[in-house]
Amino acid sequence: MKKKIKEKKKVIKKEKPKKKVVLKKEKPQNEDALVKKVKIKVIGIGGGGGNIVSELSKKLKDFSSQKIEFVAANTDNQALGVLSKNIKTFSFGQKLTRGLGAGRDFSVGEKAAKEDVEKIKNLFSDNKDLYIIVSSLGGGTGTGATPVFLKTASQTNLMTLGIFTLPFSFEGKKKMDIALNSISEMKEHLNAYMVLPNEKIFGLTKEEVSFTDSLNLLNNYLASCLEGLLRTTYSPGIINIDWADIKTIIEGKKNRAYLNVARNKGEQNLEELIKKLIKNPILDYNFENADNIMFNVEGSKDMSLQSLSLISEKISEMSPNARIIFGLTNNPKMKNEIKVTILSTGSSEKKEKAIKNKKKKREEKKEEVKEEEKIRRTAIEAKEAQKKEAEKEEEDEKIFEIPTFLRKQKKIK
Ligand SMILES: Nc1nc2c(ncn2[C@@H]2O[C@H](COP(=O)(O)OP(=O)(O)OP(=O)(O)O)[C@@H](O)[C@H]2O)c(=O)[nH]1
Ligand SMILES: [Mg+2]
Repeated sequence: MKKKIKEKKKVIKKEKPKKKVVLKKEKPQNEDALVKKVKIKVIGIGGGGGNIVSELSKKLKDFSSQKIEFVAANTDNQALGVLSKNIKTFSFGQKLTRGLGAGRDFSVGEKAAKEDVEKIKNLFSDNKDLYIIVSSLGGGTGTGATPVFLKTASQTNLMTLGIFTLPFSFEGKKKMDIALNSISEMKEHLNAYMVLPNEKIFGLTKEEVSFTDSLNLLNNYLASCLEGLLRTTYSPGIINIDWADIKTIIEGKKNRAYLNVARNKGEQNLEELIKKLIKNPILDYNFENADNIMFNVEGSKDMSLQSLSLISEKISEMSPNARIIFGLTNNPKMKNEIKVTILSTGSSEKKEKAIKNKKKKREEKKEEVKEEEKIRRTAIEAKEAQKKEAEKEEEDEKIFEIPTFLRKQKKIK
């Protein structure tokens, strides 16, 4: 009997720590509520923009709409109708387009947005910490309306990151020129922006794929990169990257951004992981000579210090003057796997041009030196030839100094 009572006591004693566990579970939620109040709105404009945002929303289904809100804006009601339910739809320019799209004409897209500028103002009136605007350029709505959306957003000093895809080159030079013009207009109104040429799709797969599938490949890769960034923003880390850090990277004007996520099995192949990180297959540039870099390393608890140090060293080697922010997240689900998310910004476009110019000048200088060397050589060769000529003349003269009969004898010999 006494034994039984003792056992009961034991059971009760055992139950106590359980309560503590519950308390611990509640703590991260409180932390979450305190630290992660960041609110982000992702707006896709036009058909392609809507598709990309739709892809991203599927990947981030576990986030509440208070944290990340997804919106698809279009002049085409049919295109809006087929998107997933967790995306809010925003139709505009209905009077002009009758809900049928802008018919590949960017001036129609522009007018359609201007028609509803008040409605667009409202879209940006909810004080989010960051607005991510996604648009596929080359058609009517995305190309024409996105600049109007961005101008409206910039009037209230909101933080904006623009993500644009460029049309395939087979779609024609005219479309490409219109797309590039639209970007240079939009840059002015953005804190940071990314440009992805659809042409890059050819590097994503060697197999033959349908046109739609190929677009989905790029959409999916881009959505994974954005997912990496947004999860980093919200997940508490051992060394935590928070909103203030990301803000530091995006802040400023007209910053070209580089975003990528790379994963690797194990810590043996770190060079491979770094290579993947440097080369985002859907971008034309990397983070070389960037001004600001944020990177987050995610892995199991026993990830080695050496691995972290190597990744960090390689990143700073590429951009020795950059301000670097580093985060570390422990993910118990990741066994023997490392995932690195990187976001960088900087006036790298300008710098790239400056570096290219420097290289060109260096090459030109080299050529000049080569040319000078050639001239010098020719001069030396000429001098040597002259010397030889003089020696020969001297030799000949010596022969004439020999008396004729001896000269003749010499010849006979
Ligand atoms: N990456 C990517 N590009 C797309 C996608 N859909 C279209 N594009 C590209 O984006 C360009 C513009 O197409 P849409 O986005 O459909 O055009 P829109 O902005 O809706 O314009 P209108 O249909 O003329 O009103 C095309 O020329 C394609 O190069 C997509 O899902 N993903
Ligand atoms: Mg369309």
